Amino acid sequence: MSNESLANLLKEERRFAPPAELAAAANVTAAAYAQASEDRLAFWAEQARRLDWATEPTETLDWSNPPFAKWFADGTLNVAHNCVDRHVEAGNGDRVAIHFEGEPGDSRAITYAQLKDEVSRAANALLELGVTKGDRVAVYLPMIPEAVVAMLACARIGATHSVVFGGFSADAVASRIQDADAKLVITADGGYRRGKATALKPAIDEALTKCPQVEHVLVVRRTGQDTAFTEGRDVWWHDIVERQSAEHTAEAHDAEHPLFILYTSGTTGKPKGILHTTGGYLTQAAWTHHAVFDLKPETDVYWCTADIGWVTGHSYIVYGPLANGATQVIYEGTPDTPHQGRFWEIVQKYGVTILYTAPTAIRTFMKWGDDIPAKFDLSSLRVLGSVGEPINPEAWVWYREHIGAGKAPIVDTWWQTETGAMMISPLPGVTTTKPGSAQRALPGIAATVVDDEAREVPDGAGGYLVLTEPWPSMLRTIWGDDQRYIDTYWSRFEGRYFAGDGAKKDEDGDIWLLGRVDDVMLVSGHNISTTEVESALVGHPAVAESAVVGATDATTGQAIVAFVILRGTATDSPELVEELRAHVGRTLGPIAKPKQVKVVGELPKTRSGKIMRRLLRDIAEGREVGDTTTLADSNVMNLIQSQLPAQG
Ligand code: 6R9
Repeated sequence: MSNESLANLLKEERRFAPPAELAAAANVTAAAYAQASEDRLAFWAEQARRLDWATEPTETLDWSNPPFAKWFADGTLNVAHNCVDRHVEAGNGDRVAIHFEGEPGDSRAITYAQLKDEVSRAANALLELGVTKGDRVAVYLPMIPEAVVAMLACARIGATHSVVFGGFSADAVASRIQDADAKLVITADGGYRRGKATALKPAIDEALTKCPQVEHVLVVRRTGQDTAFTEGRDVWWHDIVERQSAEHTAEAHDAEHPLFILYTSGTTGKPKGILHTTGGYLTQAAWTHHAVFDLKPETDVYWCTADIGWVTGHSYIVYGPLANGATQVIYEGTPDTPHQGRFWEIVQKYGVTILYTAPTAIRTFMKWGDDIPAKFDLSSLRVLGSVGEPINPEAWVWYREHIGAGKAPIVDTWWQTETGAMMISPLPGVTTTKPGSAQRALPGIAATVVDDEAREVPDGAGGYLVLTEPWPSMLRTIWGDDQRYIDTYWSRFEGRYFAGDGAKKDEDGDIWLLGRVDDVMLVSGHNISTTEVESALVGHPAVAESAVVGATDATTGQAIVAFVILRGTATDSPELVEELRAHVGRTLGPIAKPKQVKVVGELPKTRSGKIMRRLLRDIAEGREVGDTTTLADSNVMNLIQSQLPAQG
């Protein structure tokens, strides 16, 4: 990718200063950047003191065997103690930890004191089922409080959890259970999605025909639907957990003890089991949650809409918020059940002050119409977050205007399963924000953009995003495959972590993410980012969502094929398709004009809302569609194909 290639196609001039009131009382000020750049390791050592250590660490970073890092290696601590017990000990046991909102409308408030008892009981139940420190436990649950309890119970006894998204197929679950060699699976009879009870347990039963090492399945009763039980193997959560003692002494674990494995699908090859450990991970999850959301635990009500099966659910539903003693909302279901205002009804009901969601959701809300959020009182919201994909400026501005009343700052947070916690983001009380840019590495984090030859690009140029210094919550390896860890992340550029994302720096040195480098298109010798073409398309009033791919083309090498979902007000016609092509040409230049625009009703997305472009490439190139096991909804590809005219 040449410098000129990812050139500044898209011009975005709007700027938004932080609200004065928020800035005046912000948890973190501009001084943090200066402090961290003066002594990065001292900065992180100080943040580690946010936690309660059984043995205080004296070492910060051990980078003697790169790329295998150790952080705070001589310290010991218990993650569950930090997320639960210490808040009770500090007199905050009556504070609500979780406001649970079930999809059918049932709700439960769980205080920190109740959470402590429940986690302790679950920890005792795991011990009774023969799980001990170092064992792996697979978790396959809907978005219910037991998911949080299960993860914390594992952390408490030092078992390593591997959460598998509840939407994954039996095969996808089986391969992850096998790879991690899990001994126990925690699941539920089912969960509520789109107004229906959806079974989960049958997928586990099927998966386990290939996983003989699993000794027990612990089953939460959520829906009450008929559930097959295997005698001797399966145990109801309520049978075993409820009769346990609420006393469990949390033993301290080494800072580098494995906390969890989380699989990332990647575009090709077998899923990678990303390994995270204890002390550094919790330090960065907690500090970033405190800094980037400006969390005030006594008064804020925080809501992250992610699924627990995505890293965002791990770091910003479970570990970061609970380490900080936050009060948060957990919602089980979909945003349009039973009506398209459900999210805003929840914000109003609980007085949510901080909302963290994904661009895909924001674009969906735009498509549904401005009048829907306008019916609810959203005045409690004071900070809005975005994660998962580059957020296009149109969606960013809509989010600020229609959800944030034109004043709540937006924090566009770039990070990955591998980074464990946020890396590049504005700070809400400090940064003058730019719609569409994640802007600057957080204090203590070192990121830059390099060209093919690993040279740092000047301001105004594009290339590859790299991280140039180790960070506390970095992945430690790929489970069982150190060589793949080295090859995937540390071999492309000597001594630097290759994130796999394209990025550019603007004239101020701020970073704009341009999507996965695998998705960059090469058209007549020009590299064009899918993100920028998609942004241009959704900038047109007829388009709600779009996904762009490069399809092999005899004349231009690759040709741009755009899949678009129209807004409710627009109808598909040859004139509209022509108009959209011309619009992209006008916005980005003639080279970026799509060769084809295909109108569809859905786009293939993962659990975190990322578009699986390789599946669309299969369609654009007239191939049979590849592996769809990690799609949030496996029917989508059939639907898309049925909507398109036969390939000519
Ligand atoms: C947290 C998460 C990681 C990939 C990452 C990038 C994309 C995430 C982004 C973003 C632009 C943001 N990504 N946040 N791109 N701006 N604010 O999403 O983890 O599921 O592992 O995905 O997501 O491409 O490399 P994960």
